[in-house]
Amino acid sequence: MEEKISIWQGDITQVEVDAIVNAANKSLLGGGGVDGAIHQAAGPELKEACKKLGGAETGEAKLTEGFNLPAKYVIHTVGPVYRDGKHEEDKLLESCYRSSLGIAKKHHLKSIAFPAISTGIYHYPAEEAAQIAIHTILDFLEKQTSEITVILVAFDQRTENLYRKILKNIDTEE
Ligand code: AR6
Repeated sequence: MEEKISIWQGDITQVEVDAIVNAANKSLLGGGGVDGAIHQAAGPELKEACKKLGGAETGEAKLTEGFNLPAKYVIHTVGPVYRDGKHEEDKLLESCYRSSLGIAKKHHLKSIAFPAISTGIYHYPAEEAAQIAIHTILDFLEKQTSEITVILVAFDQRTENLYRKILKNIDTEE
């Protein structure tokens, strides 16, 4: 099952897949971090398309075209702001991955690339977030018998190492 997940280090705006996921905020109208980079690379049409979405709740995901991006679509999801781990942050982060994959499946998309949702400006601890990301994706692919290829995009070496370590541990458990 793990071969369905690959890890790539770099800028998600350069990834050529059916959909890249954006770690947005509830307004869905752009921001900093990966959200800013995606809007910058996609061009102003993306913001126009996002205006029609009417925002989103934490854990939800919504689809737009990719405009000037190499990716055909952008799936905008709103990660939880990490407070103390006692405000359902884990469930909400899981919901981001699940909702995004659900949209990909519904639209028959074959490849999707995720950034490390919530681990930047929203301060989710990197290792916990990586565990949730990988376990949620594997669970979805297994249960939904879905033919989706997933790329985990690590912006830095630390995140890449975390993803590799977690996937390796899952491999050796089997
Ligand atoms: N490609 C891939 N990953 C990236 C890129 C990039 N170009 N740029 C940053 N990252 P963040 P959040 C990584 O802060 O924590 C925005 O203002 C980054 O290193 O982008 O979910 C939104 O509008 C980190 O690992 O998103 C929201 O207000 C990960 O992407 C808020 O930030 C997520 O970091 C969302 O915060």
